[in-house]
Amino acid sequence: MADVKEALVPDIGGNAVPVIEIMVKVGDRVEKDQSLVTLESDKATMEVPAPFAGTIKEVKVKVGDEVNEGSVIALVEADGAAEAKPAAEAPKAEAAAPAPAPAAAPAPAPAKAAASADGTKEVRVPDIGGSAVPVIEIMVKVGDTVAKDQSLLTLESDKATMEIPAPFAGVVKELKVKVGDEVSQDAVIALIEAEGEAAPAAPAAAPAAAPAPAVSEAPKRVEAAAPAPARASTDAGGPRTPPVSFDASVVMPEQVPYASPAVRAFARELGVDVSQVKGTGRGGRIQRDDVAGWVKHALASGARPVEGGAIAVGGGLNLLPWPKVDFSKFGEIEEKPLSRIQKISGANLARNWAMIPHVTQHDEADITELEAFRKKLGEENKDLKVTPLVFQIKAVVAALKKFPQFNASLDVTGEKLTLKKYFHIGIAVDTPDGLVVPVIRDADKKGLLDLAAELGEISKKARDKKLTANDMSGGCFSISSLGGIGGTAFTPIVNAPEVAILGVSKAQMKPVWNGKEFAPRLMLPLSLSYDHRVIDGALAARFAVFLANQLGDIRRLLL
Ligand code: CAO
Repeated sequence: MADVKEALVPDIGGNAVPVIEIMVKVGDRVEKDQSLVTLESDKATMEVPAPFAGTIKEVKVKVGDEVNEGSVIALVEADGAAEAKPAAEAPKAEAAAPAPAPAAAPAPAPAKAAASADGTKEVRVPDIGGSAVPVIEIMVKVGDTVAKDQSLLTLESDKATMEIPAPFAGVVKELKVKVGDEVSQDAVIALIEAEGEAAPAAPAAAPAAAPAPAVSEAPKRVEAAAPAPARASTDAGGPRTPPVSFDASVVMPEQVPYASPAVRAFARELGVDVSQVKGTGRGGRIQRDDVAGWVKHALASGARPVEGGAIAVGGGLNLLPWPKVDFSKFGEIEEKPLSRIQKISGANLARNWAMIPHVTQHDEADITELEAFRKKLGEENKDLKVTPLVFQIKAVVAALKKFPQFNASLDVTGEKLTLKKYFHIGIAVDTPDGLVVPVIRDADKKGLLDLAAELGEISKKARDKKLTANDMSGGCFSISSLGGIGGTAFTPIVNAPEVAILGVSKAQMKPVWNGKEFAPRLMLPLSLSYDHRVIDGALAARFAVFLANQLGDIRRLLL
């Protein structure tokens, strides 16, 4: 006959611990050892498993509740009376007792932690109830002075994350593990030179909040993953390990973000790399909502689901977290937020840089004659500023007509090209607030003087912050001219969904061989970056040569 039993909080080391997640609801059928709730202390995150298979009749806690050993988590109607003893009948000591250490994993002998000849002591992994648990974070480095109970590293099993504290104060002499290593009970973590006599020659104590199995039976999975013996060691007369607060915002770059096993599992299910998710929980801990929010944001910003439910962002890049450095440690600093334009253009540039396979083709145009003509034109039109850029716009339009592949956009699937029959040219304009790219429409229908006038207008509008979204949309191809500043070449970033961009550097007088002798010629450096998915190298070289020829022969340009 089925009966209803209480699922109780096991020995969690004494202090009240908040419930951070409830994984079941009334009516759910749970298997033995299936996680019911996640608790999180300063030292550990632990999932409390069902002590037997059955159906949830009532959930007695909610997220945020603080629970202690013996608190009732849920009422579970067991599948069969034989499954487990009713909780009420279970002797308290048994219900709350830590899981016995697995027979194959005896507690480390204190002798193993004895001081070596040079005064250092080995710090070993305590009984973590199982084997091969990955190190996900190392919180100290060689040379650090650590206090007793200060966390040295974090281990994470399927069911729990646990910090391993220093068993005594001292100086870290050597680290014996690195992030990613799998460790078992008794593995040496570090060599620490103990400070004074107070240091006991004992293995590292397990975290105070180490989970033990719920209620009467000691479920095997938890036993295998939880740092159960913590209670035993602290109960043996010594003081409980004080909680050491952890601030995920100060983790080292190579360290792994802080999230509970349940949240990590949730992230894995969605194909989310937790290192990309910003945690909003205590100490920067990543919560389920943070992962969900990240996915929402990623989808809204154009990421697409790929096979297996993973989200492909930036082509599925799996990058290291951004380094977090306290620069003030090295000298005086000042913090300055990025402008709105910088934030917007930065996000676009980063995406384009990451997703487009860029190649830059460099060439030179002989603009000696063009320059003479430009000067003449400027003298005749003193109300206008006729810069080399207007000629470049004309030359680009001619090249786009000749090579339609450059006047195109690749669709989101990467399988279809849209060829444009219009010629709207984006011009990168440097403003005090950052880079903007207004667009000159129908550049093919405009003469040099019209272009000069319009270029003057949009540059002014950009610098006066008067550009509208419409002024900056619809571009087919962009030109980024640094010619007024200097430089010999650069690698501009394609302005997606365009497929190419022309970078222009400062024209310089150079000796050029004319077949008989070196003659002084004004050479204009061209840097053509293109999306290699759409444009082959040979085509790009032809485009650049064509451009250079257009600029080199004023008659062609005026055709
Ligand atoms: N070689 C030599 N001189 C050049 C030149 C070149 N390639 N291009 C321009 N010049 C000269 C101009 O003739 C002008 O000389 P005068 O003052 O003697 O007439 C001077 O340099 C300044 O030109 P300008 O920059 O005012 O005008 P422009 O038409 O060349 O460019 C604009 C206009 C808006 C594109 C430019 O001001 C600008 O903002 N450029 C920066 C773009 C940018 O930041 N790109 C980087 C993108 S990636 O971060």
